[in-house]
Amino acid sequence: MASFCVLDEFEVHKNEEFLRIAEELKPELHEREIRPLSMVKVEKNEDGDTFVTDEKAQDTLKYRVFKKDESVILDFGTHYVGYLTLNLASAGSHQDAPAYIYVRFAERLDELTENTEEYTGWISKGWFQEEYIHVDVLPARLELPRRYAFRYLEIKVLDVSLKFSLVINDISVKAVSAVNDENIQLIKSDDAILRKIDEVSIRTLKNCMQFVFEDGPKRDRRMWLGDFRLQARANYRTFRNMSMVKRCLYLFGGLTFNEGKIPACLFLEPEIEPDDTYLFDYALLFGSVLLDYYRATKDQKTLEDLYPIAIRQIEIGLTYLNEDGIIPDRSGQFWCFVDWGDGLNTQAASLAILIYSMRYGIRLAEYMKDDKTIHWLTEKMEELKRSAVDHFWDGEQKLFVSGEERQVSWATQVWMILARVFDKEKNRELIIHTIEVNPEHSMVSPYMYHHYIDALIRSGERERALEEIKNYWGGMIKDHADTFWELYNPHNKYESPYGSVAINSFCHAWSCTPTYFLRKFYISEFE
Ligand code: RAM
Repeated sequence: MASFCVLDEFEVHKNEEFLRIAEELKPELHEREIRPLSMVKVEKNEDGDTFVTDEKAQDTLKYRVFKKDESVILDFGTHYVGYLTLNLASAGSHQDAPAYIYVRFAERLDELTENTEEYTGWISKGWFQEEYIHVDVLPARLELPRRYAFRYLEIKVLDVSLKFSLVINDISVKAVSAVNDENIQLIKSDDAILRKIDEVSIRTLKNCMQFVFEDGPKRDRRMWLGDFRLQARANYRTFRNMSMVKRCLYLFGGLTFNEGKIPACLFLEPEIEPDDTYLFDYALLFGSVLLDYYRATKDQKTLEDLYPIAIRQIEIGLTYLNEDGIIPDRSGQFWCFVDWGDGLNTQAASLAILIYSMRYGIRLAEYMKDDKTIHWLTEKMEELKRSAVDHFWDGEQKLFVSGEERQVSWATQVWMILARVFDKEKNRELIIHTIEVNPEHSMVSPYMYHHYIDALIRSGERERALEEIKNYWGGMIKDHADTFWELYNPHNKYESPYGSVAINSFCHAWSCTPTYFLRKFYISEFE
């Protein structure tokens, strides 16, 4: 279980001007009405697994009459985010009791086989997308107030009465997103899996783009800085919705806390508010989001407004260095995220991310023509690269180690490569050696895999990177992903950081980046 780092004091600083800029950029959502395409029948096969067959929905569903304990599972064909309306009526004698129904939404069919009553995980079971509803008077047009993320909808009639049945006349969903994918061209490739990976990445991004870049429309439905950074990258190559990135940058910039720290995430309702969680790595990466945005837009005003905040994150990061010039180990706390994965030691990676963020800081300072900052950041960055090698490089293993127990993990190698502690050729040797050794502490989230792909590409291993994209994100597709998931460990498909895979999010922001890689580094090969 992750332990949250609760701050003793939490003092929010609001920059009203920044928040006003952000508010003006709040998007209108695109709406589309959709209906289920087919019905799903769940059967048990000899192994006890579920076996599914489809039927045409509209013919069978219209005017379908349900008695007590009867149910239906509907398939909307792919993943959507939206609001459900049911048109209900009664058949038989006068309705002499409430119709009592259960509805459950699922992003993947597997979720419907999980019993939510048995869930004992450490995050709220309120995230399960299920409702128990009483309908006192029929006919009724039932508009559910909550927004759901799903492909499948199960409706179960828990009770009616002996004298009447429930009739479902119509089921519709108002699907919402800040963007429209009608004009997005998918990549041209002879490789069907790459085309599919591109399509699924774009759907993932689209369904996470609501009033802000949400991390997951099922859960957590808020904006995490680490996820936002990757979404923005995918967005520049696809929807190119620059105002959404600008809005989110100003929201983070407008809601800092304590010494000027950027919060790890923002809650959106009832009004936008920062979470009292500081994640060392996420805060440092703010500068990288700003730099990407500036390069994509050349928006000087935004750069000037937010540059001091990005540099401030680096200054704060540096205050954590100890006398040896490294970050003390706080792996037991939810303090430097890096990746999910039990027992991952994040000490060395935290230093690498600090170094990485300094390089981005220097680039920002160059655009700002801020020579003083370029100078001190460059000097300090070189010093930290030396302490990274002195403290964490294990010359015998030819790998970086982390923490007192000298843990060897994929994450540490990847971040040291991205920090460019070594030159490109040595980085290439390191990533190849890592692949050969295959450290026990593997990567589990698409967030970490994103950085692995980035490290491969930056070390000149493009072909291998493409293969890894196909293996990893293609693996989710083979497992029927309509949108990419929060967590995918090919070695343990039931892995969850929360205690049950059913509470994982299956449309998750940080997993949408293959489209960014494909379009940025490979698209010329497809055209
Ligand atoms: C989870 C979510 C989110 C991520 C944080 C660190 O709550 O998956 O996307 O950024 O962890």
